[in-house]
Amino acid sequence: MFGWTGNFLRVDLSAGHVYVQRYDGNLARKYVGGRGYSIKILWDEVPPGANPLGPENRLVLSIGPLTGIPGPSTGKLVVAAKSPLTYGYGDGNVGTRAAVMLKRAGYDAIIISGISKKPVYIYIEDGKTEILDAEDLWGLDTFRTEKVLAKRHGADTGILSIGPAGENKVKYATVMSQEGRSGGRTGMGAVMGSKRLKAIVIRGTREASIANPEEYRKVASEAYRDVRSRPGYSFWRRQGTMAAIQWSQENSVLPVRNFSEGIFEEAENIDGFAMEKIKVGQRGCPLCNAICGNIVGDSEDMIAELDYENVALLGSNLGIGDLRKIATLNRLADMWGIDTIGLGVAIGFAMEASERGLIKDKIEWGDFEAARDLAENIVYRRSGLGKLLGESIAKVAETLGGESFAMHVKGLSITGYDCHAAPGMALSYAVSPIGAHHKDAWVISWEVKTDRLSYGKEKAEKVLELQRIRGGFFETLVACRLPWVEVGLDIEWYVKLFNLATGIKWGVSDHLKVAERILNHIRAYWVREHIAGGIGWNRDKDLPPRKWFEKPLTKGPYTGAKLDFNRFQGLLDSYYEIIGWDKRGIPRYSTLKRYDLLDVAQVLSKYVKLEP
Ligand code: PTT
Ligand code: SF4
Repeated sequence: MFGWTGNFLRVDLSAGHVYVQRYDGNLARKYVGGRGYSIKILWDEVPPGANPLGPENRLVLSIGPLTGIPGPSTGKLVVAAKSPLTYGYGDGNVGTRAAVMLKRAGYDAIIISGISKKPVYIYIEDGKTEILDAEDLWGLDTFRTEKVLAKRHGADTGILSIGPAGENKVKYATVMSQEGRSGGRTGMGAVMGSKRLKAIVIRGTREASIANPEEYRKVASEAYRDVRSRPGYSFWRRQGTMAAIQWSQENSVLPVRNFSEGIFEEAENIDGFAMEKIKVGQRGCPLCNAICGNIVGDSEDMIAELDYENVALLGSNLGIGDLRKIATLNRLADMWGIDTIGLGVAIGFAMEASERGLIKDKIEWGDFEAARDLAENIVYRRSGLGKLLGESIAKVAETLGGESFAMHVKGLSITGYDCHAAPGMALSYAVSPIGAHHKDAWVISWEVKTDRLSYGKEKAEKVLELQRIRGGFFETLVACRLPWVEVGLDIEWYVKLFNLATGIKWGVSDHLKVAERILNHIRAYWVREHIAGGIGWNRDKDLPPRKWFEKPLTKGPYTGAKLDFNRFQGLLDSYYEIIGWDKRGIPRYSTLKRYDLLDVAQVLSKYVKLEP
C-alpha cells in the first residue's frame, strides 16, 4: 500500500496489551481513512447500546492517506468514539504534530479499548509502544501536561492530552494539543478520561511510502504556492476565522444571549479588527502555510488563541463584549480541555434560566466573573448547577425544564450561527452526522447570498453537496478544509495528491461516493445505537432547537423572523428524499445497497424494518 501504512495500532487498556493489526487495501478503498475508518471500527466493534464511558467503547484516532505527508494543511487527525453526549456517532478534528508523527511511526489509526486501573499515558516511538504510569500527570491542565511530557520525551514529539474536564468526564470535554488545538467536542475527552488515559505521546521517524514521490513533491509545492497566491490569503493570515464575527453581525446570524438575536450591540469590540489590535502572534497546525491561530493577550496577563466559534459562544452569546475577557475564558477552556461551544451554550442556558427564574443562582448576561466561576464549577463538577451543566444540554433541560431554550440537536450544542432567518443552516445542524455542528455543511455562507428565507429543495441539495466535500472528502484524506473554504484552493489539488500518494486513479466523484457511503453508515449507526440503547428513533431527532421556531428576532433587518415548523418539515423531507432515507430519516435498503453497505443493512434490519 502507498499513502496508507496499512497498520492499525491496538491498545487494550484493561489488559495492558498492545498489538499491531495489518489491514488490506479493500478497506482503504472503501473507507479511505479518518472518519471512514472510525465509523467502520465503531460499527463493527462497539457492542450495540454500549455505555460510551464503559470499557467496550473504542477511542479511535485516525489519519488518512494524505496526512503527515507535506502538502497543504495535512497535519490533521480525527478523534472518534461513541459519544457520551449524544449516544450516537461522535468525532472531532484536531490539527496536531501527533497526526504527522502517527504517519511517521507507521500507523493509520490507534484503536483504544478497555479501562486502565490507574492513570496512564501511551508512548509510541516507531514500532515500540508502551503504556506508562500517569499518576503524576493526573489533575494537571493540558498546557502543563504537554510541557512535562515534552520535557520527558522531547519537544519534537506529537502530544494529545486531556485536562480536568476529561478526567471528570464532563460530557463535552475535548482532546487538546499544542496549547490551542482542540478536537472532539462530542465528548472525546470524556471517553479518554473514562479510560484513565491522560495522554498519548508519539514520535515517528520513518518516511511515508508514496507511490510517486517526486511528482508528489512537485505538485505539493505548486499547491502550497497556489495557497499563497490567492487574493484572500493575506487577510486570512491577518484575521483567520475571526473575520466571521463582522460577517455574522452584518448578516444577523451572530449568536447573541443564548441564540435569541443575530446582532450584538458590542460586535465591534470583539470582531477581527478589534482582535488585530491586541494580537501578539500567530500559530497553527503542522504542514500548513495558511496558519490561522490568532494569539492575543488576555485579561489575566496570559496569552490565548482565538477563533470565531470561541468568541461567538463565549462572547456575544453570553453578552460579554470585552475581547480580553473572552480570551481568558477561551484560554481556560483550552487548559481544562473543555469545548468552548459546549461551555458557551451551557453558560448561556444558565443565564437565560436565571433571567426566567428557573434557577435560584443569579448569573446575569455579560457577567464575566460569574461565567468564569460557573465554568470552573462545571469543569470540576463542584456545585449542584456546575455538576449538572457538565451533562449534555438536552439532559440539563430534561432535569431543570427549559427545553424551549436548550440550544442543541441530538444533545450536541449548536455552534456559532443563529438560524431564526436561515432555514438551510438550520437543516445543516439538524442532519449533521454528529449533532449540531457546522463542520459538515457551512451552508449559511451560500444561503445568505440566495433566497435566504426560502425552504426550497435547492437548500437540501446544497447541504448534501457540502456534507460530501467537507464531512467526507476532507475528513477521510485527512486534511484541513480551510484552505479550500477560506482561501479558495481548488479541491482538484487534493485529488491529484491522493492519486500520486496512493497510486490509485480516482476523480472527485469517486471520493464523493465514499463520502456518501460514510454518511449513510453513520446514520445507520445512530439509528442502531438509539434503538439498542432504548432511546428510540424518530424524525424529531432531526429538528433544530425550539427557540428558533417559537421566539422571533426582535432586532435588525430580520426582526420578526423565525423558522416555520411545517415548511421546515418539508425541507427535511427533501433532504431525506435526495439522500435516499425514508420519512423516519432511516436509510432505505436500496440506498445501503447502492453504497455497498449490505452488511450494514442486514444488521440494521434486526433493529428496525427497513423500507425498500
Ligand atoms: C471544532 C470546534 C471549532 S470549529 C472551534 S473554533 W472553528 C472551537 N475551538 C475550540 C478551541 O480552540 N478550544 C476549545 N477548548 N474548544 C474548542 N471548541 C470548538 O471546536 C480548528 C480549525 C477550525 S477553527 C475549524 S472551524 C476547522 N475545523 C476543521 C474540521 O472540523 N475538519 C477539517 N478537516 N478541517 C478543519 N479545519 C479547521 O480547524 P472539533 P483545531 Mg477542532 C482553541 O474540534 O470537535 O472538530 O470542533 O481542531 O486544530 O483546533 O483547528 O471557527
Ligand atoms: Fe490549522 Fe488553520 Fe492551517 Fe487549517 S488553516 S491547518 S486550522 S492553521
